[in-house]
Amino acid sequence: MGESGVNAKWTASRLLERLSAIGADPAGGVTRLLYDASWREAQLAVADLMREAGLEVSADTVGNVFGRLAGADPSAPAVLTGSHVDTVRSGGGYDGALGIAAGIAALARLKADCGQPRRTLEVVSFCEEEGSRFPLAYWGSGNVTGNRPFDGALDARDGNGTTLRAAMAAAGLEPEQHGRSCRTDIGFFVELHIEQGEVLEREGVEIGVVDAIFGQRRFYVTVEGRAGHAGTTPMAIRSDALAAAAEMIAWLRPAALEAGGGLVATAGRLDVHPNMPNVIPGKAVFSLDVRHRDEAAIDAFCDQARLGFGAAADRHGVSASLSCWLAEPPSPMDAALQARIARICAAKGYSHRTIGSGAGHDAGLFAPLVPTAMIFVPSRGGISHSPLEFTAPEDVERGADVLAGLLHTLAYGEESA
Ligand code: HGY
Ligand code: MN
Ligand code: MN
Repeated sequence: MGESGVNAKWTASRLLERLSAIGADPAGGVTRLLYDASWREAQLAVADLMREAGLEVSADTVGNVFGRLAGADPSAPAVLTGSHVDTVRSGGGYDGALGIAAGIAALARLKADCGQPRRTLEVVSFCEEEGSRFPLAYWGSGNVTGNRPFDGALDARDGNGTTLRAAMAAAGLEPEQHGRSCRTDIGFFVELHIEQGEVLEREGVEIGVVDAIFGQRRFYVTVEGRAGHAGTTPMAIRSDALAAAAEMIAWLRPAALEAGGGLVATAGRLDVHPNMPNVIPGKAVFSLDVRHRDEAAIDAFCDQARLGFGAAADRHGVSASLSCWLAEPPSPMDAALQARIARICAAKGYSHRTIGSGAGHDAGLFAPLVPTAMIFVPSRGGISHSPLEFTAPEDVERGADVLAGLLHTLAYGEESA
């Protein structure tokens, strides 16, 4: 695949600019939450861009948007690329959006330069991956792959008490039909994504070839004590839920460093009730996110945490309970596709290295089902999930170029699924 004939309008960077402007928030970040107004604006913009690129556009029953380049052999399983359109609150402009923009750019380029593929090629904008609005994640890819139970998901509530069911209906979708998004005609999945870490930048490497997505587990830890007057309740008889939660959270860092092996543990959210300066907190709820390349290490750390939290609860005369709302196993990427990406990089003269992903991705849901690959490009300062998230345009275009090269091999070549 030589120099492309497609014009500059269809570069990944230009498409990314359009997408990242949607949901821009006053803090300089981007916020697009599942089924909210900026999410709908973004999915409409994605559909327009796909249409302008000459792709057949469709949406499924959960609001995933697909752009399709029909293949000559309709019986051959399709090649799917893409990523998620939703973001964390006040996140960056690249997480998810890059994979969508580069996927549209790649299909526009392949259509212009190579015509009809043998295998159908599709790019998808998944409706939700982050778990930012509702206590569930991978709502888009999990419905497409059909390998996430989602039992009771429709009754999950966001911070305002709105159910997923109501949010779907407000977006014009039929909640009970969400399972009809399941696809069985996909043969490969490829996702271009920012690294969200600092390895590629620190080593001056242009492309990351992902070998595995680390496992992750997310909990809410509920600590219940007894509310009381801050001025009249002696320290010795308090059941202070926040004091106990603070001790549990303080336990995490030394315990994770002690565990080593790259294990990470994060308490990213804390809700205190009644959250008044002159009231001893009766209840505190904090989030816990644990990740590692190896599931046994996650199990061991979570068992330790349960014991540590129980001991802290006893010291404070409070109760503590953990509820796990996300458990993703580690996901190895396809070895043959990794080798293919490395060959494409070598042929193009792009430096590259194998790298693991501490961040979760939609690709993790496809990996157990079909040959799946991820391509990383550097993140400046390793920063992500922040308005400071940035990837240089030349890195964006290098990643998009490697993506187009891999999609060309899979969809126009003789690769068997
Ligand atoms: O948090 C993550 O792993 C990803 O950004 N959803
Ligand atoms: Mn993310
Ligand atoms: Mn992401």
